[in-house]
Amino acid sequence: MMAILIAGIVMLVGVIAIFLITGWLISGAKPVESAESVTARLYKVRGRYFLLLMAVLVIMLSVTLSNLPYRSQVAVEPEYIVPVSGRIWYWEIGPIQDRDGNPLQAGSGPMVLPLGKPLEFQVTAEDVNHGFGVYDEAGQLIVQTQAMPGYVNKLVHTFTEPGEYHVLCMEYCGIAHHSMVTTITVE
Ligand SMILES: [Cu+2]
Repeated sequence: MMAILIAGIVMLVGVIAIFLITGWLISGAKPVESAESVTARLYKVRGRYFLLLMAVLVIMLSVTLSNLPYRSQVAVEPEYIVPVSGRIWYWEIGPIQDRDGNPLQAGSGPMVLPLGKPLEFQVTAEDVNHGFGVYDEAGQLIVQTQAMPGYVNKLVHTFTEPGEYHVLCMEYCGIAHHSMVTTITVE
């Protein structure tokens, strides 16, 4: 009830403001100018806005481009390979292996990834597209890539904090998409 009242008051104030501004604009209107001079003036304004916009874009790009993660993906040599496969509706992760293909972990215990080592997740899917997203304990997304049938997407990441991480599916893949959750331990 209160929200409706507030919305009504906001709308009323808005309508009155539009009337007042319109009235003020009409009262201050000058005699009609020729179309040519208006066009020329507006083109000049548009040209200046374009240059301003370009300058803002160039500055923003030069400040932020170096923060893109792509370079770090190329520069780091992974120490371990972590195969990941998305299926309807679960994840198969591991076995983690070194670069020569020797498994790091024996058996099929809980997934434990080494802390502070560059890992290459090799992400694929068996059936439909899934999204491989790794979240920390606070629920913040750490890394993600697409899991696609017929492709292996490589994602290099070094965990810098020990703890429990959650893998969630980030691409709607059917009725039990929400249950595609698993946990990996980093230590
Ligand atoms: Cu999904």
